[in-house]
Amino acid sequence: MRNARVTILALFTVLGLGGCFDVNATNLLVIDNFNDGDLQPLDPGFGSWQAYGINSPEDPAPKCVLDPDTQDRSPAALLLPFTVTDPVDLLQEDGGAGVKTGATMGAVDFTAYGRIAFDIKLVSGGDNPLPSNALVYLELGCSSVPAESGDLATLYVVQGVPYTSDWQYVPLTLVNFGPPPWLTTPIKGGTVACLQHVDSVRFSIDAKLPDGKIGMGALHLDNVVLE
Ligand SMILES: [Ca+2]
Repeated sequence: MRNARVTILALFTVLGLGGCFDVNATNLLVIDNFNDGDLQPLDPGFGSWQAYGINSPEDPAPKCVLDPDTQDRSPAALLLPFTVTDPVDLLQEDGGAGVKTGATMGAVDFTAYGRIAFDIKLVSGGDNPLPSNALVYLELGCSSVPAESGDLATLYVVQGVPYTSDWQYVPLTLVNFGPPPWLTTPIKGGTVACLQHVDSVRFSIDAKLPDGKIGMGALHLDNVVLE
């Protein structure tokens, strides 16, 4: 198994180690710590974690499970094993996989918090390693917020997630999220409007496989917290 390189995607420094957060903070929302034996988030405002494939129709649909490998010696974390196949067609399909939870009791105002933090690691598959430039994104969806054109277009804001093949505590400052550059439809009210109406939280992997290659990996995730 090869070591994944540190991928730096955002303009912040990863601070601290190991799932620690300020328990004295007045504003704290634990979305999930995966310790209660199921994939239903601890916060009742979010629905069960669901895995999904991205542009990889040739592969079996990924499934997420609970796993005892944790950073903080807690009972469990989320594990998303995945295989991505890039079809031989002279194109790079940007296939990948992800895991998401959706808001079930109405959109959540994330601007009441400063950061979304989590423990994460991405382990590459042995015989079919992921490219070292594979990307992890955190996408915050705001499907009720229209585009400036007035259309509803399942908009979201995104931030790159740094990762290694070891557990890391990653806090992402919410104001540093922004619309993905590959979507050209401006959000009505901009990033703030989206952050005020978040109805999905999605950890997405773009395996960055070259044409015709197969990549395997496992995403580990724990302690998803708004703070
Ligand atoms: Ca845990």
